Amino acid sequence: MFSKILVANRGEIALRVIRACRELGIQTVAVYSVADRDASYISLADESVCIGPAEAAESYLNIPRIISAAEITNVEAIYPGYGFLAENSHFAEVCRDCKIEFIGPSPEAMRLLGDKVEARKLAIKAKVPVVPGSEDALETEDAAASYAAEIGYPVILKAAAGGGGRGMRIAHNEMSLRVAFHSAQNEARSAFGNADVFIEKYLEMARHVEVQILADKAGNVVHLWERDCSLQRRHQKLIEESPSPSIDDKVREELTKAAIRVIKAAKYVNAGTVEFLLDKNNKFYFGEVNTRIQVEHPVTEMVTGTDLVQWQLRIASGEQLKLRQKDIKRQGVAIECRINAEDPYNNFSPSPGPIKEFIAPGGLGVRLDTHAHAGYVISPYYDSMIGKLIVHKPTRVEAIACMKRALQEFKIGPVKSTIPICLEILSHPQYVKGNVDTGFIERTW
Ligand code: MV4
Repeated sequence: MFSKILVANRGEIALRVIRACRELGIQTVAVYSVADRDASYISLADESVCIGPAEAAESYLNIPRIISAAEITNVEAIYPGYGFLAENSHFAEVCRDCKIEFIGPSPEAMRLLGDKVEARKLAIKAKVPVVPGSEDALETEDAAASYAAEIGYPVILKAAAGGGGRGMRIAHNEMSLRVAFHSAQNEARSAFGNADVFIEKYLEMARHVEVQILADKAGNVVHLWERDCSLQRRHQKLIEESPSPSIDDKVREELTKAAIRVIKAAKYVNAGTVEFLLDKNNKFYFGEVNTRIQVEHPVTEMVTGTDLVQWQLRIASGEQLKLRQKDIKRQGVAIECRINAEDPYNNFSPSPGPIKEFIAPGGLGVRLDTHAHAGYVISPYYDSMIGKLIVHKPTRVEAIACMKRALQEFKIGPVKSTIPICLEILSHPQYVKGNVDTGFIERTW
């Protein structure tokens, strides 16, 4: 196992990783921007290094500064977390060149799966269903129109270099498709430096279900069941749960097997997620692979009793998975609510500033992953997520009741938070039935 690693992230995930390292006896180096210099989780690391000003491009996204911090503190590995450099294959390559272990997949696997056209081809090769569409990027507007005529409207254009819903356009007829083709290309070019777009039949009322994977360097791959992430707004997930309330054991079996086939075909190593879209008839289709630990990983940790971050560290250090598939049991139901410093009644606008009141919930089955506390100042420079409230109970009915109780106990002020909207959703009959799709929040609020 490593003796010292650098945590190349901030906020709740940095704290989450420092905790895992402490339990494994690994020393930690925290890096921070000037905006985070007073954050209390930094003092839980063994060492810390200021890597630049508040702007992410000058700090958490700045590869030379992070590598320099790693070299002067003599760490063996870098943990990327989510966001920032977590899915940057160039960064993973620089780490390799500097003989620092990147705690994640190989640069080759990241590059392959980061290209959504290549990832889709890989899924086809692995005999995993994909939504009807173009196998390659579209060369011309006419090519887009002719594919659309073949598969039928509505269609969706996706950026090859996109993912997570960024760079997508939905078109309901040929005229709007022709316009959307150019705007999708332009957006992809400016956002990702790659204008390639491909087309798929658009699935209406889709649900988003993803399978958690662990894969080691010896080629062992296991799944840790699924998470339902259908409750999102503008591609920001708000509530996640496991197991998915909308699939049965037969679909679950096929979904998890398909996920393992994709991961094996990519020669993937690390924790990862294979995302699927489910249509009205519960037919599933490959979406994309997320090559990082995800925000919502705690729901899987709760239902399986497995520390996924500790496994990432073990896998990166060369340990083999000793988890056997048949021993990875699901127990009960876990639900996560994202606590964002946003005003849900003012178009989810960010609500940064000092936290004066902070009363955390607790009790049986309640987990709170946060770096925030009374006196903490929420920076306007970064993502507005300040924590995650997770509950774990034997049944979904009990989990919902527990989450409502915990959210009611949770007091944060004067900054606004997503607590009240989470409470509203948890009381909505559609949610209680387990019957929501990815458009639910926008249609209902
Ligand atoms: C789709 C889709 C419908 N049809 N693909 C979003 C994340 C990315 N991995 C794939 N995503 C989607 N792909 C087809 N063929 C619906 C989504 C989608 C979505 C689309 C529009 C607005 C909100 C959405 C939320 C989740 C998924």
